[in-house]
Amino acid sequence: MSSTLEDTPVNMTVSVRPGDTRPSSRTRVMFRNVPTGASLSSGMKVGDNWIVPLESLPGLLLTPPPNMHGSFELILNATTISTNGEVTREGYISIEVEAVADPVSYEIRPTCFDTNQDLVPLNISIEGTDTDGSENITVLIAGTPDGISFSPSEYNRDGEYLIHYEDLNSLQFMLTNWTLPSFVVNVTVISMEIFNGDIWEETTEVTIGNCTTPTGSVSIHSYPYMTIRNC
Ligand SMILES: [Ca+2]
Ligand SMILES: [Ca+2]
Repeated sequence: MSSTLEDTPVNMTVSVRPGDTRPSSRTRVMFRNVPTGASLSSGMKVGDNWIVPLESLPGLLLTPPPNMHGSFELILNATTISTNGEVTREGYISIEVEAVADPVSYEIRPTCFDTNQDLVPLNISIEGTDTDGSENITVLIAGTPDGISFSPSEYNRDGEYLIHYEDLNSLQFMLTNWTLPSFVVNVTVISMEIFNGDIWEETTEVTIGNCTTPTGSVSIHSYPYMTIRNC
C-alpha cells in the first residue's frame, strides 16, 4: 500500500528483474487499471494501461486524478518475451489518496451604508478549485458590532455569523445602529473536505464605512475653523 495526498504524485517503488537476460529476450512492463485522469511520469498510455520502459521504473511517479481521494488498485504485468515464448508475472499495487482542502479564490467588494438604510448587500464571490462536490465552502464573519447582523446566516456567538455558500448571493447586513461611522469585521473564507474534515481558511479584515462619513484622514464633513479679528 502506497499513500499520498490529493493532487500529489506518489513514488511507485517498483523494481522488475528480467528472468532471461539474453540479448534475444526483452521484458515489457505494463500498469493496468490506471484510473482515468491519473498519469505516470514515464511511459506510454494505451487505454487504461501504461507501458513503461524497464529503465524508467526507478523513481517512477504516479499522479492521481485531479481532486480525487480514496483508494484504487493497479495491476502490474511484467512479461519476458524470448525464444522460449512469453512469461508474465502479475502484481498488485494499492494506492490510498487522502483528501486535502484546496485554497479558493474570493473577492469581497467594498461597500458602505447610508444612515437611512436598513438592509445593505455585502457582495462576496468565491470560486473553488476543487469542484467535484467534495468540499464545503462557508464564510465566517466575526467581530460584528452591536446593531449589525448578517442574513441569511447562522448566529454562533460573540458577533460571529456563519454563511453558507449558497446564501452568498443574497447576503446582506441589517443595520439598527445608525450612529456607527464605520466598522471592521473579520471575514474568514473556509473550504473543508467533507470526507475527512481537512480545512483551508483565510481571514481578511473588511472595513464597512458610512457612505456619508468616509473614514480616513480626510472627511468631507471636516471644515477648517478660522477666526478673523479685525483690529
Ligand atoms: Ca476533492
Ligand atoms: Ca480538495
